[in-house]
Amino acid sequence: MERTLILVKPDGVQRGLMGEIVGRFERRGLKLIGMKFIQMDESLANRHYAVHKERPFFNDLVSYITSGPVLAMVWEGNEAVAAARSTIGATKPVEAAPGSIRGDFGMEIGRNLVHGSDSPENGVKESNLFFKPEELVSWSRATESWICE
Ligand code: DAT
Ligand code: MG
Repeated sequence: MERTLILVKPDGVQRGLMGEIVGRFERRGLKLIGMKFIQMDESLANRHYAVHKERPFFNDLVSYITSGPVLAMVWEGNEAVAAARSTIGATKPVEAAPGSIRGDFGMEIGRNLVHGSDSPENGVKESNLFFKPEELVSWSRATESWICE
């Protein structure tokens, strides 16, 4: 079972798209196991985006993600990482498929609405960066057998 950290970034929050975005993961069949509404500080943003530290856009990335509150979530499922990334769409919203979150709501790479982990390993690492073990909920979903064989 994989986990993926999903963030509704500050533009998604400010534009009133939290419900829309949560609904898409929920309808897809992913299972929510953690959720919190937080203001990221610079230290958390630096750790979250550590792999991009040497990129020219790093400072903009940190300012953007700390510019307002984010909705942080952990979603679980078989191949949760790939499923979430296809629901999110390509990094550049103009190249993202219609029907994906970025393809339906985004125009620019610097305002691409959502973060999703890029590998199962990072799904676990990033979930642990944002959530303590006791903040994640283990629960059985009544509809499970209608979503997974
Ligand atoms: P993703 O968010 O699709 O996983 P990523 O991990 O490659 O994309 O990059 C993280 C974020 O950094 C991305 O959501 C937007 C920003 N970014 C990536 N490439 C960029 C670029 N060439 N110019 C400006 N911002 C960029
Ligand atoms: Mg990424």
